[in-house]
Amino acid sequence: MSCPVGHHTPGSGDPRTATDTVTIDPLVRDLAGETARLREAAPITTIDLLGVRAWSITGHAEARRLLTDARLVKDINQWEAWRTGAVDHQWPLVGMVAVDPSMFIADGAEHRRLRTKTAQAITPRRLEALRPRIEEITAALLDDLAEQGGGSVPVDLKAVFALPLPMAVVCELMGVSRELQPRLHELYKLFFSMLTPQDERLQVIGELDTIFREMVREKAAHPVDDLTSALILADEGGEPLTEDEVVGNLKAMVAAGHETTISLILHAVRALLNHPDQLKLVLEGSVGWDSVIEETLRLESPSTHLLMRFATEEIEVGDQVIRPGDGVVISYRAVGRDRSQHGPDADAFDVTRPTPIRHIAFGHGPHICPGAALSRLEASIALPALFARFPGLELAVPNEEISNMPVLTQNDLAALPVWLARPDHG
Ligand code: STR
Repeated sequence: MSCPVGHHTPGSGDPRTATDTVTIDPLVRDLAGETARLREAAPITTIDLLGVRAWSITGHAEARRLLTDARLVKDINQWEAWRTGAVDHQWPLVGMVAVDPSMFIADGAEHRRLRTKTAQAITPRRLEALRPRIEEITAALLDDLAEQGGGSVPVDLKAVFALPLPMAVVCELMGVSRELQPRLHELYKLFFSMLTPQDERLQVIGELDTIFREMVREKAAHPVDDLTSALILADEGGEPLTEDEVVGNLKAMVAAGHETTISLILHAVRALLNHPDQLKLVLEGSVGWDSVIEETLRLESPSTHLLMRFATEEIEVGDQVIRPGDGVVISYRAVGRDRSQHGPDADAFDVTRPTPIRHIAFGHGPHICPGAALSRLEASIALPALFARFPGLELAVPNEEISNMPVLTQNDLAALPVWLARPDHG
């Protein structure tokens, strides 16, 4: 699986020769330890991503600064390891960096052209129209939960609630049919899992492409009232998006829209169940659900490592020099725990922190998550509804037994078994 980078250029700042490299475990067996090692190396260190060296930014201030630095770009052709062929389609993380043209990998004016329409469709104001629909989906899923976990068995909150909710919402927004959702989820699970053999992952990427491309062609022929159709239709005066670009944006939206909000909802529930004193403050109304959401995003950023940006010039960060052609990863989970930003107790879940909690889990600068408001809206509906319906909610396994998925880039729990109401508590 490893894909060594062959080209060595000497220099203390070279990610290929530095000695204090943190190896990132693709199976995420010790996320706490890994984040601690990264944070010790703050604000910048080299990391090993399945045999590929890159820079990891772990300091809050430095991440903020670099995310608005035009010398760092998304164009993969600026990556020396890609240009030389040292990294290719056999690298298990290739699907995170070598993607269709979309807002996710564009820079400058091209980026604005690709992003504006999507971003405008999901502003906080526009999203209010979606609220009743999200409430309806939530209510239906709470019924499913009651049905499956109503007796004397624990139920997996991920499978029955946290996963189908964001998937249904983003698919309705983009106009992806309901029947496709279970297959899409299977495909994305294989796409993200580092246990998937690479030839199978490449097939999965191909199947996703087929599904979304057919969808875009169908909507081009028969546009309907959804965001995919809106992306296809030319703007008056504006440069229309190509088919590849619509497909790329659609893929980015569906992947980002369902994979990240699952994590937000599950980590919030887990943290509250582990801190009953704080849950009490929230249920009494002395602390808002927005504080729960922001504190969860800070502490358990759904994006553990965001791949990847590339340097076009030398950039100094701390006592290191990023060189042209180097790859740069923002390690958001470590960034959220930067003590110089969040204080000595940065590792603690504390919904009573002074607000606003200045985290950058949604990124910063031109690529800041266009779906941030949608994600916050979903969580702000799902969390209170869940605790109102099941006030006796409890973890069904010891906290230490809750593990991460084998997904290098995402902070994704494997499952969250809960009692809706413990039988012996009545
Ligand atoms: C998945 C594969 C694909 O076809 C397109 C994209 C672009 C958007 C990416 C997405 C990826 C993976 C998950 C990301 C998302 C943007 C936000 C999300 C990285 C590579 C996060 O985890 C923050």
